Amino acid sequence: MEENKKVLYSGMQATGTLTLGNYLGALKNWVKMHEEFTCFYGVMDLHSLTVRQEPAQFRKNARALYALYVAAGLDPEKNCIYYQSHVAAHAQLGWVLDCFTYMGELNRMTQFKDKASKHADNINAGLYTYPVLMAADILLYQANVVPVGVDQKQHLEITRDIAERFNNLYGEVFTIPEAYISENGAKIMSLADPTKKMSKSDENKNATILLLDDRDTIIRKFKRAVTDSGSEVRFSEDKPGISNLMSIYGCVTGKTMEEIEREFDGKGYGEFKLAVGEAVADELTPLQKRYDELMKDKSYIDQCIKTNDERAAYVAGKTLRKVHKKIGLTELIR
Ligand code: ATP
Ligand code: LTN
Repeated sequence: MEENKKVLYSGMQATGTLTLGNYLGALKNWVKMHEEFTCFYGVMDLHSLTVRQEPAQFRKNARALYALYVAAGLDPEKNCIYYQSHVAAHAQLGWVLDCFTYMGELNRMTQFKDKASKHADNINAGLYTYPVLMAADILLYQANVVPVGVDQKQHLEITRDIAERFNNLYGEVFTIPEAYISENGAKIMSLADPTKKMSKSDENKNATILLLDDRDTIIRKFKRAVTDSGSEVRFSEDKPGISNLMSIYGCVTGKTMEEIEREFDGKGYGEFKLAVGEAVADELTPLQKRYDELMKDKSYIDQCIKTNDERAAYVAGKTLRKVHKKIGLTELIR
């Protein structure tokens, strides 16, 4: 990895199988980033603990996430793809930054309010301080850019606020990161309710396309997707269902909304939905094949994890030592 490139940091939680939303909104856009940036991508397993996980399934999900990153085209030799929990500095810096974050700031986080209402029986402190751990992830690597979906914008703002606060007190310790929100697929909506984002923790199976769904399932889910009244394939605010399907089709085929409107002019919703289903299935087939191969070859992924964990720990350790020194913690005696 070249030293003079800017740094990019991102990651996903290891909760359940990835959806088409995760893929189009994030993963697909990450694949070429290493040409311009030194890239770090985490399997955010510590963040996943904010919601109760069944241990055996959780371990499998984390592994599957790693394999999906690679299957989607992230080259583990050109990108540092690692496990958040394998680099102790995340939890360590997370604690320090907790002490530089105000409850008033955390009280404003919309993701917290949303998750707290969904998990009313488990509103734990981790859910509340989630954005601080996220700030630690980003700041440890001195990231310049952080590609995320629009839903994470607020977490990037608090990360910048925490970093600036710290720098004002102790000098230029952290790089101030910027959110990079891609135009394409910034927000893919649920197929069952196009006013809600497509989310991997949605309990309605028909609401989401999973990256590992087979062709027939994908086509069937698109056929059942909730659409709007009328029959014209037109992109507009009063047609959230069709507009969402058009965005998906556009992301996958590279066509503009006008081109799609022309392509389906005079054709009904049924024909359009079938075309979207087929295009998505075609896009995902090679990814699924590569995923199956990777999951069979245990030693390859193990080796990638080991090398990249070490690389991440080296970079993160440097920042953490600097932070400890600045705030006056006593240095380790070696
Ligand atoms: P959960 O349902 O567990 O909250 P999620 O599906 O929202 O998860 P995250 O792990 O929170 O996924 O997000 C991983 C990345 O995918 C983030 O960059 C996020 O912005 C992006 N992302 C998630 N859902 C969508 C979506 N529907 N459209 C576009 N991007 C998305
Ligand atoms: N909260 C993020 C996942 C995440 C992340 C990060 C993304 C955790 N730490 C650091 C970018 C940078 C989400 O997408 N739900």
